[in-house]
Amino acid sequence: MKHVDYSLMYVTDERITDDSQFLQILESSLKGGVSIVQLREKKLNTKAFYNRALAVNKLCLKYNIPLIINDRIDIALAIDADGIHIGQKDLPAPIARKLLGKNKIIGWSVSNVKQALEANNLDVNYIGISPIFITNTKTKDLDLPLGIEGLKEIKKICNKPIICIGGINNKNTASIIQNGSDGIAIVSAISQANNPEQATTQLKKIICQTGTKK
Ligand code: TZP
Ligand code: MG
Repeated sequence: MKHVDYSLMYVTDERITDDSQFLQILESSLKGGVSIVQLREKKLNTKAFYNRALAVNKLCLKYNIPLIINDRIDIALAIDADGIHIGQKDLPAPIARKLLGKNKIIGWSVSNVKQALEANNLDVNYIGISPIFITNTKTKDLDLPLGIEGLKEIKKICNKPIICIGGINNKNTASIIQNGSDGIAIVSAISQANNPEQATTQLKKIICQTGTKK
């Protein structure tokens, strides 16, 4: 597995149904400096998901940025994506690893210390801890926000890179990085920004400045 920079993940916004707008915002995030992209679609049928994944992959290849697919291992395999992001209710991590092989990225969602401890024994590349703060973007299947205290507890026991998700913006990014997260994953603070490229650049700058002071 080559080195992956998990510092700034753009998780695509399924609410943007217009393809050209969707791709425009993605490209802005790539220009602004995201280090990895996650394609997340909960409602598209398989063919539409596949077509969107092809277009997203093309852009990510242009900027040489890894692409992972949320939930759908079949789509990830079909487009030869760099990996997947799955969680507690998806296929078990060992099965995902068997299907994808050792060179792909597997991200694994956890939302408490117990799940983080279990993840220590899984062959996954990073854990996504969620939600860190309150968010309106995902409303179903969401546990209580962990907050910075929850992040600190998980950091103490976790043996893998940590990416936080949920309600992250340019006001709270620094505290997340200061308290041990290796990266942040963002939907709205990029996709719904007036200027997604500028918003991404600003988040990236905060991460870099905070990271060097740690
Ligand atoms: N998983 C946990 S919270 C969340 C996902 C996909 C949504 C994060 O969206 P936002 O807009 O960055 O709060
Ligand atoms: Mg899932």
